[in-house]
Amino acid sequence: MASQIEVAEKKRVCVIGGTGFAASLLLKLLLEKGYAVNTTVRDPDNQKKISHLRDLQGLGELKIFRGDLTDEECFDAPIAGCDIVFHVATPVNFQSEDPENDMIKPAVQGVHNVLKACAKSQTVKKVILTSSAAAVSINTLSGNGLVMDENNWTDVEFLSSAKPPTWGYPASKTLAEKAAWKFAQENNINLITIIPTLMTGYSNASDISSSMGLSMSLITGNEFLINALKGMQVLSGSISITHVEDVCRAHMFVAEKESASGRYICCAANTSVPELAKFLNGRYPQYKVPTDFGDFPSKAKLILSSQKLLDEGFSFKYGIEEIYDQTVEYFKAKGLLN
Ligand SMILES: NC(=O)c1ccc[n+]([C@@H]2O[C@H](COP(=O)([O-])OP(=O)(O)OC[C@H]3O[C@@H](n4cnc5c(N)ncnc54)[C@H](OP(=O)(O)O)[C@@H]3O)[C@@H](O)[C@H]2O)c1
Ligand SMILES: *[C@@H]1O[C@H](CO)[C@@H](O)[C@H](O)[C@H]1NC(C)=O
Ligand SMILES: *[C@@H]1O[C@H](CO)[C@@H](O)[C@H](O)[C@H]1NC(C)=O
Ligand SMILES: *[C@@H]1O[C@H](CO)[C@@H](O)[C@H](O)[C@H]1NC(C)=O
Ligand SMILES: CC(=O)N[C@H]1CO[C@H](CO)[C@@H](O)[C@@H]1O
Repeated sequence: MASQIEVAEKKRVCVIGGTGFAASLLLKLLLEKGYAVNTTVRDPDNQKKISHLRDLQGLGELKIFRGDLTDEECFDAPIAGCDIVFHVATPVNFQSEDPENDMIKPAVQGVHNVLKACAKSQTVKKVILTSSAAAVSINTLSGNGLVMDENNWTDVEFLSSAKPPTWGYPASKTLAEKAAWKFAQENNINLITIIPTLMTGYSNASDISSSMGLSMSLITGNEFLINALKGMQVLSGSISITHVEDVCRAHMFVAEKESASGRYICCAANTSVPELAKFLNGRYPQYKVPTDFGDFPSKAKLILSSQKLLDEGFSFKYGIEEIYDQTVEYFKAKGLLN
């Protein structure tokens, strides 16, 4: 790991969407490493949502700005003078009845508005966009043992015609990442995308992230979320899990690494619902995790390869055991688990 940055060469960065699960931790890690940081939040007057950001201000130089993805001018000020921009925010609404307006349009508009401000700034050297495995792995192939890498893209035509449950989110992530690559090419922006899988571990944000609830559903026994997890395996081809801290570390790694370019899948562990249940049942017998899933596919259709990121020199800090040990501890500390 690179050492603390000297004050004289303090790098200036901007994080779009500072209140989120991953972004809150990214802010903390950036400040601890000595970066000067601007962040945007939708509502800086929402004390509950930003109180943890006020705590983080004790760690270093952190300024909070108002920023909505659909607002054309709001990103100019926080991005002005920055060297690096992390665009992490995305509209999330899995229950939406109007995914086009709730997720797809604002996600694509957000990419354009953020990248426009980067181009205007004349100082931004690199933009790191947080994409998703949902932009890579959804296809109509069957079978198993497929290996997905950075060349693969989710089939948006299938999503928007078949409209499987929650289709709007993967469609928005795919179309937003594609829009980012197009804009970056046309405007000569040095763009890198990080492609995380389902994230869990612990949270520094004010709310418990829905992805943590999903990853813990087999332990908490929440039937609705267990069904959502099964739906995730069916639609996306696997249950792939990564510690949120490793996802943040990967963002910082590619930001600092001169040779980094293009897309990077960031996936620590690939599994399926039945395999995960077996693992959890063995490791935490006290929670009596069910392991009989009838004829539900016991193996994942595909794996997401992080080989490109590993070849660049990145290493994961957390495997599946540590990921769940920490998430279980976090749930206990929050009173969500005995
Ligand atoms: N969580 C996962 O398991 C997972 C997996 C793969 C990829 N990702 C990607 O990783 C990134 C971070 O995910 P996360 O789970 O940390 O997100 P999150 O906790 O759901 O936070 C989403 C963030 O986006 C902001 N946002 C939503 N709509 C906005 C708008 N119109 N204008 C401005 N900000 C808006 C939210 O701000 P408010 O606080 O104002 O609502 C919030 O800060 C996202 O790009 C996501 O797609 C996540
Ligand atoms: C934050 O925004 C201010 C105001 O536009 C700008 O002067 C500064 O360079 C930005 N970046 C950081 C990290 O302070
Ligand atoms: C993934 O991309 C590679 C390279 O473009 C291609 O050969 C392969 O068929 C793709 N796989 C899927 C499942 O789309
Ligand atoms: C987040 O981290 C900061 C700084 O380490 C700490 O003061 C704060 O209590 C943490 N907040 C949460 C909700 O964990
Ligand atoms: C093919 C592949 O990458 N498999 C990996 C899936 O994840 C487990 C960890 O949970 C690894 O041990 C496998 O190597």
